[in-house]
Amino acid sequence: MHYSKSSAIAFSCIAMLFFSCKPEKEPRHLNLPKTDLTQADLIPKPSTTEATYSAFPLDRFTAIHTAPDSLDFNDVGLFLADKLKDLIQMDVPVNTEFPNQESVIYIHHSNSLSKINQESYFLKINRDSIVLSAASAAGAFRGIQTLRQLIPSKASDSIIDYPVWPIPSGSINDSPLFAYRGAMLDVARHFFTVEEVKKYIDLLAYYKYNILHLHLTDDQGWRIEIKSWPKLTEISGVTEVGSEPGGFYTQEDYKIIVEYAAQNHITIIPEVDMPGHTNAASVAYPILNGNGKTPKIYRGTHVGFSTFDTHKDTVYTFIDDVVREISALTPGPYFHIGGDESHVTKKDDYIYFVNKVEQIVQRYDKIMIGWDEIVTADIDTTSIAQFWSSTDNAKMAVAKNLKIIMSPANKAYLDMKYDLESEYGLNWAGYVPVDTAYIWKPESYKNIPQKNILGIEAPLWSETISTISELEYLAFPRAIGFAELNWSQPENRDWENYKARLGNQAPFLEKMNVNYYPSPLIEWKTESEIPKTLKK
Ligand code: TNX
Repeated sequence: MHYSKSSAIAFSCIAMLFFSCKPEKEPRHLNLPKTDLTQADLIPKPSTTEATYSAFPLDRFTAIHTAPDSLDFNDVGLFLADKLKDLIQMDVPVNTEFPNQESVIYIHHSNSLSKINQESYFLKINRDSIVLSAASAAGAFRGIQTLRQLIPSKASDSIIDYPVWPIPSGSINDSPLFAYRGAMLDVARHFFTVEEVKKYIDLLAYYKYNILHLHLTDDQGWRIEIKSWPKLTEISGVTEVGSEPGGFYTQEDYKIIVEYAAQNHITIIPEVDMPGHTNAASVAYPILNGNGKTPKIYRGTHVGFSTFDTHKDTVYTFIDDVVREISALTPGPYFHIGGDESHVTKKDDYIYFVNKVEQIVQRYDKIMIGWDEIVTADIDTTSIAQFWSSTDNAKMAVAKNLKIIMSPANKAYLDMKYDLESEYGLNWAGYVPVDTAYIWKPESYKNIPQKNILGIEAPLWSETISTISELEYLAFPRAIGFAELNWSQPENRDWENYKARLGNQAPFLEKMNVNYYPSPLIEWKTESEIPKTLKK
């Protein structure tokens, strides 16, 4: 698609070979607006921004050039071209001979930046070029998200007689605060389709998330095909909370999600929750069950009543098969074993179980993650605890020198109601309005040392939601705030300043057809209320 225009030009060049190969072109006299890059509505806020008070003209003479590679930079260029096509309905050529180019976006590889961080980037916007330097394709991809946010939603028609989208000039130096910037989606209580997950990925990528954790199994349903245990999805793939029909991912579907996430530089983390939250697995294979009752389909929302039988060899054979099959489909380094709310598993059995499952996960070359309860077992320092409720468990994780993922429910749970008026969500951890979700310091929360913290992950449990628009209502705008807490330096974060930038996200969210919660704490702006160019 991106090559069609240039091949047409190449073709006419051949036709014109005897005359002249130089395409006709108006000399450019662009009266570019004076802009102020430091006033841009960027989320997350970059580390440093300097303005040079001019603009780069994005227009029909723009082309993209990327580092010659084996490094995946070409894909980042194609990603940008694809987004530009959506945004400004133009085919911007990537890495082609394009004789008309006047304003070039260079995406290039910088070794020096890799010493800072693989995801760092440097964006220099001039009057006739944009130079994006990054240590890796992931860094370039993060920089591209910044660039997308700088493109005005409407072209200026007063610069010259064709549309020009002026991008404010200056430079941005940017690096993430945390390496792990995650969201979790519970596809077990209610199922979400591949297309719905892809849409969530699009939105997360725009705000520089790099992890999507999928909670694939729970008491109400099993959502991923396991070829060696087919009844898991045959029987438990078709139930969910309430009377809805459930669903599951075939291994092919799951690969599509993993691949799509990878194109967006997002790592998928699969979770198989155990030894509790396993009613659906035991309904399919009653031999796994350890709670002494006959397993029955469960469509409610209680927790803590199910457990595997932690002393049966068959249970560990089963887990080995599940971890092996899912790990083979998962290029990322992590496997999440759940481990939460195992209220009917005896303490000693729980410890024995987690220790054994850790060995299985490691056998398939994955790093084990578990909810904070797993620190009560004798786990390895390479395993990771996800702090969701117990500060004691978080402290124990620090004492054991484990890395911690920050998901404290009263701050980071996307399924908590915003306020009394909220249509969806729970409130067992309190209400979490947009300001509460933003105004806290993940880097020093509960005095957990920053060196132990990998980053925030915002879980979205789906007991009360079953459609993508309900998902969006709970996730947005709070997920945007966590993106800033995860990426931006603490000194660059400020609620009043963030609030104004968030209000200006409304046109983007609407364009993406996102059913965000229009929190009364935010002044949501319409497109016409946002200045077209950032006047100096
Ligand atoms: C607690 S958070 C759970 C989930 C529920 C969630 C609802 C965690 C590890 N366990 O099973 O879905 O609360 O907010």
